[in-house]
Amino acid sequence: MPGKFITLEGGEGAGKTTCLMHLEKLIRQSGIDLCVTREPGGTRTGEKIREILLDRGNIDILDETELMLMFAARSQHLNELIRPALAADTWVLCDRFTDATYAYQGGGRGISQERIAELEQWVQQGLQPDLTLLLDLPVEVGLQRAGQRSTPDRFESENIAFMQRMRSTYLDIAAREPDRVKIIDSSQPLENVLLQIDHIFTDVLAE
Ligand code: Z5A
Repeated sequence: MPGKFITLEGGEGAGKTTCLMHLEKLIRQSGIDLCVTREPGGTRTGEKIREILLDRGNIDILDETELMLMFAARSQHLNELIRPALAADTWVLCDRFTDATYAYQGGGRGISQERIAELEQWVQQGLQPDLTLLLDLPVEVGLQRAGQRSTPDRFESENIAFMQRMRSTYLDIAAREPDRVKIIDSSQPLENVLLQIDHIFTDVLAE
């Protein structure tokens, strides 16, 4: 079976980590070769860029710098890990990808979608995820959940208006690309959220 590229997206406290582990288990149990990775990061260079991006002390990073660092890490990731894995028929499960750039740097920071699309085209050359799971929930509920965790990073420290814009950008993408982006209601109890993922995975295997 040719390698599939699956990404997980969502806002604060959406339960991405929990859902990623569940989906990873489902895929591996099906006997499929799988590579699990994340953005920003996934390679030695990408992880160093991630440290810069998430460090709360870096208050002077310009929005454009942030955008280009995201795509710099992504370029390394695609060339070093994602493309070779897919070429070897290995599935790739990635915690966030370019939809996050549209949501955070576009919706959140206000960088134009056209500017992001230029970099997307340059770096990805048309490569897109086969499937994206968007874990969606009201911002206030997500923040309540995330609040029980450790010190917030640069993005987790953003205000509610930023998070609302980020969420609505994600929902706009899902409305435009319903075949690729499946919305999961992650305000539901965890067992229901995992059931929604089970159903989507069953459909993917049946394709
Ligand atoms: N970023 C960007 O700006 N532009 C880009 O292009 C890319 C990324 C690629 C790092 O991402 C940051 O980079 C990210 C956006 C930016 N910053 N933010 N925010 P990350 O993915 O590494 O960081 P994260 O968003 O904080 O993800 P996370 O660690 O996966 O957190 P989570 O989605 O909140 O998931 P969780 O830890 O599994 O769940 C949170 C809590 O809720 C936890 O206590 C769970 O037990 C609980 N939980 C989960 N599900 C449920 C349900 N259903 N009911 C009740 N409680 C639940």
